[in-house]
Amino acid sequence: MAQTFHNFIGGRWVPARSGRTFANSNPANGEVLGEFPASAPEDVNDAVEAAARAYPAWRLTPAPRRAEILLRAGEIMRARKQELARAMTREMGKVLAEAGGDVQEGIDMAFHAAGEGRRLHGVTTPSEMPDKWAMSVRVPIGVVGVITPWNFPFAIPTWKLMPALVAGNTAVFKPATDTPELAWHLAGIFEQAGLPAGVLNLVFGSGSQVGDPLVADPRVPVLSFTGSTEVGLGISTRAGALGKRVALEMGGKNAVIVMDDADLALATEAILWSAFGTTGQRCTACSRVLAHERVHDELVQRLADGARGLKLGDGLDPASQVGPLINRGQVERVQDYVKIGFDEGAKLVAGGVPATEGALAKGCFYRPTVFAGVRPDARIAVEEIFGPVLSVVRVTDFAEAVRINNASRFGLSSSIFTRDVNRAFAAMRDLDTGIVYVNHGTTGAEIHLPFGGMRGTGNGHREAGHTLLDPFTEWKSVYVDFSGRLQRAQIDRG
Ligand code: UN1
Repeated sequence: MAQTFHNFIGGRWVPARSGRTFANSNPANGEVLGEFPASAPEDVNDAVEAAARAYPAWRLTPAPRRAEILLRAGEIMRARKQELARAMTREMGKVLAEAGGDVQEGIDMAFHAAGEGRRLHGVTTPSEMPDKWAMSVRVPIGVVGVITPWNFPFAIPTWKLMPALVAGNTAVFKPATDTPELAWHLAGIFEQAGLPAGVLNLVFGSGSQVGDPLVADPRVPVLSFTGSTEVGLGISTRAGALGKRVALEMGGKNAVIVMDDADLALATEAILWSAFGTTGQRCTACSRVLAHERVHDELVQRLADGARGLKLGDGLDPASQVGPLINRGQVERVQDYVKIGFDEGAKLVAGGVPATEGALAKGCFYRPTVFAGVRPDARIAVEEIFGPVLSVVRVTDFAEAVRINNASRFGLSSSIFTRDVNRAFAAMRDLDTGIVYVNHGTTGAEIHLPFGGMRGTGNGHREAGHTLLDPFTEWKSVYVDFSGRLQRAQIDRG
């Protein structure tokens, strides 16, 4: 019998009120890993209630004390890193080294956000009046709704929860149904670290049964979402109509530009890592290569050889380089896009089929796929596939590469391989994405720099970095007049 897991509401581990559950399974082999609460609006109501009740005391808990709990959570994560990584590989599929990287991002974020407990800096500034003090301070907002995806089941929740909590908010957390176990571990770690009851509440279940009521609840003024563009825009529309603050991180169609003076061996290695790491299921994954015509053919050859050489398998096997996709639906989605690529006349040079030999047949494996001769406006070159499919587009010069990069509806990350320092600086200036890399692939953002994208990737917010508190705090400007008389701003200046 698989283990049964519970929601975490008001400091207690409880089943869904209905008693219903859903199964969590391993995408590498279909094994059922556990049963999780299939929660409903009534459970969300309980969680929001608990978060709202916990808010007044948490808001007034000194920030350095709040931060100590984050620090302890980070220490627990560090001590349990290998165990958490293994659990992640089992439920999400990414290979163990990458799962360890995901946990490490969570640890780094815990420590980074904990530092804010002793900063949470405000701003003081002179008043225009004598004997008057002026300052602005950050204040928490209330109950934060956090809705997270399955591709970074540990790191992304920490990017949202750590800053929200250190700033003095309380939270209701709805993780993706494909990766509930890591969310369960995270809530348990906060509990063990001493987080007061109700400050963090975890509710498992579907978007329609848990996500929608959370978005609609008037007691939840802030929502932070990472996931698909379609779901994100739906949340934004509904929450916007209610006047809520919404921070969105959605799709990407990230390009690597390879110029004619690039180190091709390095570029190949970096592209393969960015395109097929996490089986292409990162918002930051490279899914387009814009190759200068003078190096195009050689680069395509190198990429095809490299993609064919990658070893697929269960991520727990140290020999595996590419794990499974998250579920059968993703396999079908990737297969549909490969068919679209064929129909659009692109030339398949590697992959293009599910991998089904031997033990792979039991899992959601797909061969790393490379298309060459892709038109810049082809669907496979503009739509987010979220799988191991790379499109190579031929370009004649730098200006054309920048133009194609910037024409995307998304703007998360981009990269250029060149040895020309002038060109590198022009790229840093001209590539319109929230993250730009020089001589590095499109993945691997570090948590102490702002993370997020332009255009359709988001709605102007940045997570992590020095911007980590922005989505979760309001600015309050405070004036203290110690003159002992009425001073009228803008009037008493004569
Ligand atoms: C994501 O795919 O949503 O930069 C996050 C990276 C990782 C985070 C990706 N640090 O690739």
